[in-house]
Amino acid sequence: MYTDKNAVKDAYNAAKETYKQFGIDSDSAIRKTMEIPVSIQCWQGDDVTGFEGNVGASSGGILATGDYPGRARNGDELRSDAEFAFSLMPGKKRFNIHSFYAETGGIKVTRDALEPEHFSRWMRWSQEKNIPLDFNPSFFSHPLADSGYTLSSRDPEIRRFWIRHGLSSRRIAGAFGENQNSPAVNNIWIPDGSKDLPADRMSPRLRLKDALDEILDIPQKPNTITDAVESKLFGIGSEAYVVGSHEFYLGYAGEKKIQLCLDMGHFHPTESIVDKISSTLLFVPGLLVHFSRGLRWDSDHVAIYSDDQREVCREIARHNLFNRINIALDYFDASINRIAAWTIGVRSIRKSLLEALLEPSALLTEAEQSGRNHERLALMEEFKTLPFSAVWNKLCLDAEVPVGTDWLKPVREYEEKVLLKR
Ligand code: RNT
Ligand code: ZN
Repeated sequence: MYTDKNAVKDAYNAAKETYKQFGIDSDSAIRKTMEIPVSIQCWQGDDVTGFEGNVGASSGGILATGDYPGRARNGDELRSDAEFAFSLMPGKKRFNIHSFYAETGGIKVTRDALEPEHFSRWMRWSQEKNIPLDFNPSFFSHPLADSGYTLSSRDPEIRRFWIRHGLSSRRIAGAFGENQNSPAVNNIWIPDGSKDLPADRMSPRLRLKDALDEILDIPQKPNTITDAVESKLFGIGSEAYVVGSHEFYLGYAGEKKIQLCLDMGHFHPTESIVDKISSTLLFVPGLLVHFSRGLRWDSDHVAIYSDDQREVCREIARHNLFNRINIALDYFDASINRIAAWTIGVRSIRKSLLEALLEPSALLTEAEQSGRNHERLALMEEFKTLPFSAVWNKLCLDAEVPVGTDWLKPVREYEEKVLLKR
């Protein structure tokens, strides 16, 4: 199906009138939605493999399953795949990389010795394409992570190695921030934990706290880096105990005044992060949200326009939290075309953001404050069927990206021309 531009415009003009009746300016909602940066995870493009020459599954309890053809095998492939995917997604983008995507020109550089120069190709690309970068130290898929413990390891040498890695990562993120004139988010997630019941739950947490202090107490240039820490409920191999639990990092981020990362897949399957937003923002300066989709567990399925996702975006929009929340994606599916996986996820988030910004939320609060909760519920029901898709199509048209499913054909062509030749 190829969209008729005039039909999109006509439908939009009708929708615009409807929204106007509810006090919403849809033109300005489109403009605002386009400006919200969404940080795209590079690791969807190569199944979290990285460029260190690792083969097979990643360690640390995260796992991309599937073997769809076309995985990016190096920086050039990953960047050109990403550029092509970007052309299918409306709105401001950032690109999120891990330390093991360093390009060291064939020379082995241990992770604790990585420096900004090993990311010079990334930084050049970032400037050329005007795509700011975010960063993550990688505490997994490494022999020194095989024991299941990194920053909280009992072995001082292992712990030191990872502290050095954490320190070098912050220097790299700081260099990104300078290069792009916008702070790079540096997100710390470690896999540390135990498959079975630990005897001592306290000591690893004490060690983690000390190690994080060593990493985070080193100042970086102002406005170059935003530090974040990410908790988890469990992982494969850490079912009984995770050192960096939600409560651990909630306390830590509050004390250190750094961002807390809430990954939508890192809580109990029925536990939403919606309530955590207004609760934690009273105590931490900001949040990093990893949009993901857990199916029965932290399965890292492609993010979709789900009730869960829409609710999170509504919560952000209702309180205008855009300057306190960094939006990022975190999933990896190797069983489908990876460019489509990126595109579906990023478009779904942009869609949820637009819908959230189109919500006549002032009417909801007014009903609530006047005690007319039946009206609040009736309005919520009504808003679900406002002509949102007409506005979304217009946004895509304005952004000069394919409307509707028109992006599927270019993906098929790219697959034939590029991906299947790998
Ligand atoms: C793992 C965390 C973490 C990773 C990425 C690759 O459970 O969600 O964010 O997925 O850093
Ligand atoms: Zn995550």
